[in-house]
Amino acid sequence: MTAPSLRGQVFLGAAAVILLTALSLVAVGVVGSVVNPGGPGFLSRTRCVAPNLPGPVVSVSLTNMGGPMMGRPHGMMDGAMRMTANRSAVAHGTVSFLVTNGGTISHELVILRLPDNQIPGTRPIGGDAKIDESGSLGEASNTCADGAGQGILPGASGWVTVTLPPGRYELICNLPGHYAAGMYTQLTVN
Ligand SMILES: [Cu+2]
Repeated sequence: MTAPSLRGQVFLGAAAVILLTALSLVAVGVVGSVVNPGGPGFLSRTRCVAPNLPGPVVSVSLTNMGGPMMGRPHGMMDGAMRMTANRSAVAHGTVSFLVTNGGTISHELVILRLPDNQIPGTRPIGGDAKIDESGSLGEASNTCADGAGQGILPGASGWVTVTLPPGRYELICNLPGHYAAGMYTQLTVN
């Protein structure tokens, strides 16, 4: 009877296949959402781990209530989107932003100077439902990565490191309609 040892080998083989399959699924889950940031993917929420970021780190949270996924085509305009930072002031020089999207749709962070006497949230909105972001000092709009991309997916983070002189800044999300819906906050650089 060779059956016991044969069975053992078959069992070990099957276990190895299952383990390898599980590992490849994990790899596909992590890489797939980055390779195809705009696609539906099979993971509804993407998670990622940021590297150690230089300088003081401003943690920014992006959220929205409802929105298109709740069956309201114009939900993005209903004023229920928020951008909050864990600090309102930071020392000048190298500053990093770690931006986490806790909402149900993609968002981003764009860093703009806030001119003297201008109130956050009052920039003129163009015909494309966006504001003029020329002169941006940097942005975090990449899923699980640094810098500019196609938006940070729900549940995921993006990050960026910039050099900021002293002054007032407005942090905004400039996806169409999001600034008007409330996605802005002020940061003072001392
Ligand atoms: Cu947004």
